[in-house]
Amino acid sequence: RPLSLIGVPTDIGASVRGASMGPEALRVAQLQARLEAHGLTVHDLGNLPGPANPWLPPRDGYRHLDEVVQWNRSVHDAVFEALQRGHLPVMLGGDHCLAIGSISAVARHCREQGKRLRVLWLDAHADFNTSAITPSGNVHGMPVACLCGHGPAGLTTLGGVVPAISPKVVRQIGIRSVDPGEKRFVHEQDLEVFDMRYIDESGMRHTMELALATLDENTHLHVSFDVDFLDPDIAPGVGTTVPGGPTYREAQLCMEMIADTGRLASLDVVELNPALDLRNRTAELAVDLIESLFGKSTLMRK
Ligand code: DIR
Ligand code: MN
Ligand code: MN
Ligand code: MN
Repeated sequence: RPLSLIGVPTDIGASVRGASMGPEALRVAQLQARLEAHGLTVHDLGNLPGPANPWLPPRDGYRHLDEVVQWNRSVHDAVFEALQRGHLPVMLGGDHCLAIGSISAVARHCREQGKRLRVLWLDAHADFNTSAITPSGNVHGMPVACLCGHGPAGLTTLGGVVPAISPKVVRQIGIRSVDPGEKRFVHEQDLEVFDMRYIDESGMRHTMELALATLDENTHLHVSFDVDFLDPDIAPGVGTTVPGGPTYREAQLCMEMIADTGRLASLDVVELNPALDLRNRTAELAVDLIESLFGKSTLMRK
């Protein structure tokens, strides 16, 4: 099915400015042409409009909540429309708060089409904070909690039904930074987390076998790829680097195993921050990995 690239040039939910330049950096790194070279049909829908970043301190546990809500309404609508047209939406972020809108739309689409949903959350962070436990007030640290119904009404109701998803549909991979209150909440809600220790001990292959287990022909697989998932040695262009992430080979295997399922139906690529990058190498790496996610492989598949 054709891909719809949807630029979401915002850093409204982030702790550091610059992720708003992410969509353009991915375009400069030739995302569309590289995917077309593999025979995919790719439409670049351009960038969504949204409010500027007022760069204010948090209020009542949220920074820029009104602006975050506005951006996510337009993300929700664009993603829902792309899915209804039978396209595979690819969000070019932008900070990770945009996943609230995209996954709300994906969940609504799945409900209406009678599809099962699986969300893979590739990230250094669990993004499971709420206004009561956040150390920062930044909404990019809250999208998974909002999607599971723990957040402000403006963000939890985007797709019409609260909660948009159950924690049971989520598999988190690569996690290595969880805040103290967030740690308790992850445990309480029984979120399935394959953290870096798990990957160290069991390997990426076994991790992905478990994260991708029990998918069937009726499953819509959404991947939310926070570029800070990757080790900062290979991916310096992100706002919140955390040492000890997946290597180049581990990340490639992760993407290839997702591609092999044939179930990928929507994607977020978020937190790429060109202001912190070195000659666009993190954007180029992201494009390289996205090619694998869409089926690029060294040899023909048997
Ligand atoms: C931290 C940082 N857990 C917070 N979060 C994220 O502010 O909530 N950084 N997502 O990328
Ligand atoms: Mn088309
Ligand atoms: Mn992160
Ligand atoms: Mn994230």
